[in-house]
Amino acid sequence: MSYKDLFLTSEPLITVIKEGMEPIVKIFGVPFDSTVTFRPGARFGPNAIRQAYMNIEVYSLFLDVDLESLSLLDLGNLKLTNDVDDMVYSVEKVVRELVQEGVTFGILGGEHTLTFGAYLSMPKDTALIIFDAHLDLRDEFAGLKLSHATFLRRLTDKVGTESIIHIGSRAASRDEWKIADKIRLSLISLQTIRTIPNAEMLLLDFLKDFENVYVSIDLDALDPSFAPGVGNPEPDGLSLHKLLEFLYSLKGKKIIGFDIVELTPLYDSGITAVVAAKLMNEIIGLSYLSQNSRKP
Ligand SMILES: [Mn+2]
Repeated sequence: MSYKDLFLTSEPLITVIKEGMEPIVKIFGVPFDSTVTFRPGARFGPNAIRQAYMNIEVYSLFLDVDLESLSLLDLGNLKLTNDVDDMVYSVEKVVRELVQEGVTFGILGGEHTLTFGAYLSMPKDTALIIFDAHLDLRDEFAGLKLSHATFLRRLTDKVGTESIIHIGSRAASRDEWKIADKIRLSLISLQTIRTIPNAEMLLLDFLKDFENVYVSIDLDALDPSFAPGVGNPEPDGLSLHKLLEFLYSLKGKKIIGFDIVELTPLYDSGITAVVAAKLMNEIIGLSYLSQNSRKP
């Protein structure tokens, strides 16, 4: 072993390779925020999540999974582009390769528009679970047809709504609520979550016909008191505890991929970054458990 091996690290990459162990997840970042509508800076999200992840405990007490003992491969960040079509195209292509490699992938955002590209590469029987305050169903916003305020409209134009469920919904125009109803988008709105105990059961009921799940977490689904460092904060949202309850309800499901988006470190004290890192840790833990249960 050389001093280079001994004293240098690959930071900010969070790769950990244990000898003889294949990575249980492959991560990449999308430092892109060119279509944001309010507070910029999501391009700094991926590295902020990595830094936070390096500094929290990664043993999941709840899942009894120790990520410190598992291999994780960080592929780095998507190349610089300010062109939203180029970003979406690149994410779609990279994700398609990762799906073919058969390993769970994770994307660190970046703005929510990246989910549009990623989900287009999912196998047919993959449910998309979106946690988000916003519906993102406008036909256009601020002169753009494809932006982080319209990405779900563009996605439903392409793939319909049968495989999509939206959780934590509370911030949209009157028209967007009407559109959601018209296109029959499945919603577990904040109102529903407040009214029905164990709203996780609604999610599990939705998922029963799907083989795989893709989890997309817009951090603004959380109340800003839990996650202030986002591009478009919306007061009165999910507690972190409730979001984790939804995630833990996925125990045993095959998580094909996930993304965590809209972290804006310039408006963060560090709280939102560690929350994002914690959510990533628990999703990877869940993915490990489902990978292991499938092994003979
Ligand atoms: Mn949002």
